[in-house]
Formats: sequence, C-alpha cells, structure tokens
Amino acid sequence: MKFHVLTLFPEMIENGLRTSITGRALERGILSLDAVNIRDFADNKHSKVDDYPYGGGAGMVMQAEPVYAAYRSVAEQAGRPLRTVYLTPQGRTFCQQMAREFAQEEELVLLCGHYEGIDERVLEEIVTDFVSIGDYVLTGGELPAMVMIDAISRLVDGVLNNETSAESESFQDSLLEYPQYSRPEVWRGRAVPSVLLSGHHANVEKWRREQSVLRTAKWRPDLLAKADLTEKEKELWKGEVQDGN
Ligand code: 6GU
Repeated sequence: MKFHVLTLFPEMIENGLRTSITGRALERGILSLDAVNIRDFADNKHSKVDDYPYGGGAGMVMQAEPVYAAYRSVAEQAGRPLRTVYLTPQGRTFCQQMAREFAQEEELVLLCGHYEGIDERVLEEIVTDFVSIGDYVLTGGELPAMVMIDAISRLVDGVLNNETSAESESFQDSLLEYPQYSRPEVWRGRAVPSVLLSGHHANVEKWRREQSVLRTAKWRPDLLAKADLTEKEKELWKGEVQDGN
C-alpha cells in the first residue's frame, strides 16, 4: 500500500514511520511512503504558503494553490484521482472499522493542515474524507496522519510477522484484549494465573474470553452493547457492572 502525505513537515512523517514495524515494512517494499512538502509547491520566491484569513481573526490560513499543486503532482503520478483524507478535529472520529476500510485502498493521500486551517475551496476540490483522531486539539495533522497510517498498515498483508495477530486484537469483536503474562512465574510476589500454566488449552481460551468480557465491562462498558455475547457472558458482565469493581 502506498501512502502520500501532503505536509509542511515531511521529516516529521519520515522520522515517525521509518522506524519499528512500519519502518521494516517500508524497507521490505510492502508499504511505500511519499512525504510531499507542500512548501515545494509555493509559487513565490519566499516559499510562503499561508496568508491572513479573509474576514479577519487570529492566525494564518494555508492557501489553496500550493495544496492543490501538491495533490495534483501525486494524482498525476498515480494516473487517477486518489482517495484523500484531510486530518482535522472537525472530521469523523477514526476507529478500527475505518482503518479496515482504508486498508482496502491501493494508494491513499493524507493532507496535514497547520495554522488555523486550509482554504476551504481546495478542501472542496480534493478531499474525500474528513478524519479526526479524537476530541482534543493538536497543533497539526502530522501526528494524526501517522496514527492513521500505523493503524492501517498493520492490517496490510505481510506487515506483521504473525498473520493471525492483527485480527484477534482489541476491538475485533468489540471486546478488549485479555491480560498477558511472561516469565518469571512469580514477580514481586505476584503469581501468573494458574490456568495459564495448566497446559489445558480449552481452559486457557475460556479464561481469556472471560477476562476480555470482564475488563471491557469495567473499562469500556460502552463497547459491550456492540459485542456478541452468550447469555452466560451477559450474566458475567452484569455482575461486574453491578459490583462496580
Ligand atoms: Cl486530525 N488534527 C488536529 N489538528 N487536531 C486533532 C485531530 C486532527 N484529531 C484530534 N485532534
């Protein structure tokens, strides 16, 4: 999968993603990353890409033309219009289901804003999806773009070592992950739950499922409404909610 990021801070994107799992996938050619500096498309000798907002008010607005020219360079290279995400706190809140959907694209453009935003007219012209990563305000769209790319990338075939691990994780069935343990068997007086040492696979699976239901009830009760639970499991989480522990 190919990511094109239109940004004023391409080095931030490169540094963030050419590391760790995404870094390895980029090296292996499973992913490709094209961080495009919008400033390279400024039409003045000072490489200025922002100006005062019409109507007054604080801050500066990123101008339409350099953003449009940057997008056009990418779309021309692709030979077709590309799905284009604008990262903005005003967008739809990003979630696992959106990650799954974007992971189906062959190429994706992510547009990062700064200052007080981007001239609305170029957004109308090129943006297909407006996406936020949560209800708080960041200084720019670069971190949100990296968050999206990370979440999408791990769903692309071959990015993770383990083919099954991408699926069986939190949110897949609207349940949180069960707790994990590794050596030593006792750490600072805390023992690993004995079922995990029993070698009884079915009991381990049963315990893990219960733990998932219980911690979802405790920490993310809002998710349980969407979870597919057996009657027995519903009793389990009702107990948890009523006890309030
Ligand atoms: Cl996508 N951009 C900015 N600037 N702030 C955010 C955000 C995006 N999502 C949450 N906060």
